[in-house]
Amino acid sequence: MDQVILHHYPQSPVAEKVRTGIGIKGLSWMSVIIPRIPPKPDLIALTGGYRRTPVMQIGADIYCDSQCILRELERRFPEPTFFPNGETPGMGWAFSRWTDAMLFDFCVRLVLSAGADSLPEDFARDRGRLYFGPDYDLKKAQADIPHLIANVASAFGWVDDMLADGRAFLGGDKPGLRDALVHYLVWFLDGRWAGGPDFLARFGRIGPWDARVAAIGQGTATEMESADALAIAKAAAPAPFASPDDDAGGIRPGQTVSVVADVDGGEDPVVGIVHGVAPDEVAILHEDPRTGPVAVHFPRAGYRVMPA
Ligand SMILES: N[C@@H](CCC(=O)N[C@@H](CS)C(=O)NCC(=O)O)C(=O)O
Repeated sequence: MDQVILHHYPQSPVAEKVRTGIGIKGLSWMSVIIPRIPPKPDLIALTGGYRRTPVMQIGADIYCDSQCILRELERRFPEPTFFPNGETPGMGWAFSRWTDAMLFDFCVRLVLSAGADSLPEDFARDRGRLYFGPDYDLKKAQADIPHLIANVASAFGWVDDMLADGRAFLGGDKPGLRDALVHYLVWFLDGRWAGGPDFLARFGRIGPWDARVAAIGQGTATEMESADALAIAKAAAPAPFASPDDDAGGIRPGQTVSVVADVDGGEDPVVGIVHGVAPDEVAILHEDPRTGPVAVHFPRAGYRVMPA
């Protein structure tokens, strides 16, 4: 009933973060491979317009953004927890705003500008707009590379320091959310930036730690066609979502809203009726002939939810 379907592609670092989270929980899951650049008609049929990677589907519930996905995985599959070693979830989610907003942004701009000369044109155009804004110029961005490297080095120095007492994982003896949140950045720099392996070698504890995280694996994946995933959504109904009636942002179930990432990636907002709202999440209803009604879930942190 809680069959996890991940819509992703192998090269996606943010999907790598979620695959690592799935590995920590030891889940069996279905893997739907989506295109790396739009058009993504089958994904959009599920999300109502959200085009990023990855997206998780469970029945007729669609989870956009890795923050929302990982939180839902923890809710549905609490053991083993993402917060072992006596950690509190709040600290992990606050940590995620540093890794996912600031640090991922530095890493992605570093990888794209350092590789600008060899990127396929359509990919460079799409990612340039997504990560550098409307006036992007990847060639000019190359002048910024030393600045980006210096900032990532500072951050990775802190990560290295988190391991200084000899702990196996970032929170202690057991792997948790924070390991997934840093592993994907290391994986991305190592695999996609020519200078990555030398850069990472500066941090003596990160390599052995990252090998331990990679050794956890990624659960057990079975390939699925996107048409089959759409049929699963159609045969299911969105799960009920109990909402408090005093949302801090003033959003109410039944209201029509637009939801879009709170950074200018040139993306279209997703518009729909609020199915449920909580301090960390909003779910809106969307319907496509191929999916029937689905609830599309987004995080609140990092997203702008506005009456539409
Ligand atoms: N905040 C999002 C970021 C997702 C993201 O930017 N993913 C990249 C791939 S790693 C992406 O969507 N690239 C464009 C695409 O796949 O179409 C999350 O945490 O899921």
